[in-house]
This record gives sequence, structure tokens and C-alpha cells, in this order.
Amino acid sequence: MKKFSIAKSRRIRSTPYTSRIEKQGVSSYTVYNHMLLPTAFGESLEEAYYHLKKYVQLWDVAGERQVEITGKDSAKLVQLMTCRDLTNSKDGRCYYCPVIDDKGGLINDPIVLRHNKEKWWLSIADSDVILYAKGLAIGYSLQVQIIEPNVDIMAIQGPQSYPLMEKIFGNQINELNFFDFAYFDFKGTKHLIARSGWSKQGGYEIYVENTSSGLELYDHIFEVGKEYNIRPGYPNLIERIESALLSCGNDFDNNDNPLECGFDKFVNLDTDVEFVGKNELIKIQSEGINKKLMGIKIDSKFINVSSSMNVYDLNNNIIGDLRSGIYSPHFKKVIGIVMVKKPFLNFSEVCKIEIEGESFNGSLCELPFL
Ligand code: THG
Repeated sequence: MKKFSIAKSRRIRSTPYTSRIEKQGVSSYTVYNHMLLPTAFGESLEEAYYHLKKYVQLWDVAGERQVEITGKDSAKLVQLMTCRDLTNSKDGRCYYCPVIDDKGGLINDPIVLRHNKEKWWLSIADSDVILYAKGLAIGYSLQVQIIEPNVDIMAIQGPQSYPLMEKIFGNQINELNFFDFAYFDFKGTKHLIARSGWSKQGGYEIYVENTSSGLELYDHIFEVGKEYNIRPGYPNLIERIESALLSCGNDFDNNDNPLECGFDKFVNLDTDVEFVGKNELIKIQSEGINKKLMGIKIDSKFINVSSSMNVYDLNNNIIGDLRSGIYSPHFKKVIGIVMVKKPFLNFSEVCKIEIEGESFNGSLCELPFL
């Protein structure tokens, strides 16, 4: 596949770490929330995958922007946006929350951070959630302030992130459970650190609000991290598909609802909370879904997914569309995420897909793969 360079401009925002990663050899970018997100450092995706599973990486994921909602009605607005019941949510906790519209269609799948009842961050995937939040606040006459604060996340991912972060922040950091967050001191500046990240290899995310301290911390992490074989990295396509971490805009979009995407445990329809699209989701739940995200394993060594690819049965009926896929070293075949149409949800026969002009056999499976 031909490669193209990216034309930078103010619209495609750099991050505070861009100059750092460019010195460290970043070789390609994508754009996420109108911001640069690294996708390679000269090495192959597979090399980066093995490294991530064994050591530790620092990722510039500043593109995971925060929508900050504060004020008297902030809890009400956050709840209006998500089908996950946040009534019993706690300060200092993260919540993975589907954001949906009035038709039940997915808008985003942020991590919601509850600072307190009147201060929330939505750590968003790639869509303009802030505009939706502002529209709802206007429509419902809510007393809230909505901004995109200067918060730039660096993720520390991989098994060696634990000893590395302990060395830098002390053993108090070990008290963070998965999806907890708290503030930790680095040379006199407090940084919000959550135990989270877009991999299943363990780690943390540092929500940097003070850029100059953040850059000093960035350099310090690489200095201390030498001993743990740290490298600059980025969300890894192989690892995230093996782990079935869904990607908004790739695996689902506004034409899909959370029940079709396996977000059932984050869809709370039995409580009396008010959110946009609730009646629609109740209707969908009672009538049943028309399609569902599933896994696929394909007897191929390669695939390059840059748009939906049809998956067929042996009679050339379209079973569904493949939305992400990559060769998996673990399964020794291509694995992917497919939106399967209703008649085929229990399909257990051989299916087919065309990759670069050649037909390959595959089989559907439930998610997650592992
Ligand atoms: N970290 C932060 N912000 C983000 C992401 C992130 N914003 C964009 C994007 N990633 C949002 N999407 C996800 C998807 C999955 C998870 C987090 C963010 C995730 N899921 C766990 C899982 O599926 O096992 C846990 C979900 C749960 O059980 O609560 O971590 O990565 N800051």
C-alpha cells in the first residue's frame, strides 16, 4: 500500500510531546480529535507489540481530549449523555460510558472521570463530544460550564510500568485499583494518574495539566525507564484487537447502538435515571438487535483495513462487514471485528473475504478473542 505524508497545520493540532517524539523517531501519525497521534517509530507493528507485552512504553495520547463539565447541573448533563447509570458513581473513579443520541446511536465511548459531583471529565474517543454537550446544555437550560481544558495524557503501558511508576511516584501508586485515579507529586507539581490505558498489558495514564512539569516528567520517565527497556509507543492495533478494545469510528459509529456493540453491561434501562435515547434503547432491547459486533479469524497472513470490507457466506450472501483487522502473532492468522447481520448471528460455517484480490476463508467467533 502506498504511504502518504501528513500535512501539518494549526487545525491538526500538535501535542506538548510532539517535539519529543519527533526527536525519538516517530515515523507516522494519524489524527485523533483533530490532534496528532503517533502510529509508528520506524519499527514494525509486530515488534512494537512484542515489546509492549514484555516491557513498558510511553505513549503520547494527548489526542484523548477531555471535555470538562463543571457546575451545579454537571452530574445531570453527564447522565443525560450516557446510558450507564452513574447514580452510585464515586469521586476518584473512572467509568467507561457509551455516549448516545436520541436514536440510541453511539456518539462516543469515553472514560468518564468523576472528580466530584460538580466536576467531571469525559476522556473522549475521536468525535466532537463537546458540541453535543453544549447543545444539550443549551436545550435543557443547564447551569454548567463546558470547556476543553489543557490536559495532555501520556500513557505508561506494559508490565514493566508497575516497577517503573513505583520507582518514580513511590509505593502509594500500588494502591490504585483498576480505574481509580488520584493525584501524585512530581517535583512539587501534582499530576492526576489513573490506572487505565488502551491496552490489556497493564499500566497508567498521566493527565498532564502543567505542561512544563509534564515535559520534565516525560524526560524523567525515559531516564528512569532505561532500566526497564522503555520505548516510545502508541496504541497497538494488534494488541488492541486481540484484547477486543473497540475503536470508535472504526468498529462502531453513529449508525450503531450500544447493544449491537456488546456494551450491554454499560446499558442500564431498569433504573429511573434520565438520559437521551432511553426510550429508544428500551424499544431496541425488547424488539431485539438487528446486527452485532463479533470476531472473525481469517486464514490469511495479511490484511490492510482502510474501509469496511464485506464478509460473505459460501453462497455469496453478505454476512456482515469487517471494520478492523490485523495479522495476529498469537492466533497465527488474521483476526478482525465484524458487524454481523441478524440472520447470521449463529453462523458457524466457513465464510469468505477478499483481501487484495484474493479470496480467503474465515470463521466467526464471540468477542473477546482471548
Ligand atoms: N484512555 C483515556 N481516554 C480514552 C481512551 C483511553 N479515550 C478514548 C478511548 N480510549 C475510549 N475508549 C476506551 C475503550 C476501552 C477502555 C477504555 C477506553 C477500557 N476498557 C476496559 C475493558 O474493555 O476491559 C475496561 C472497561 C470496564 O470494564 O469498565 O479500558 O484508553 N483516558
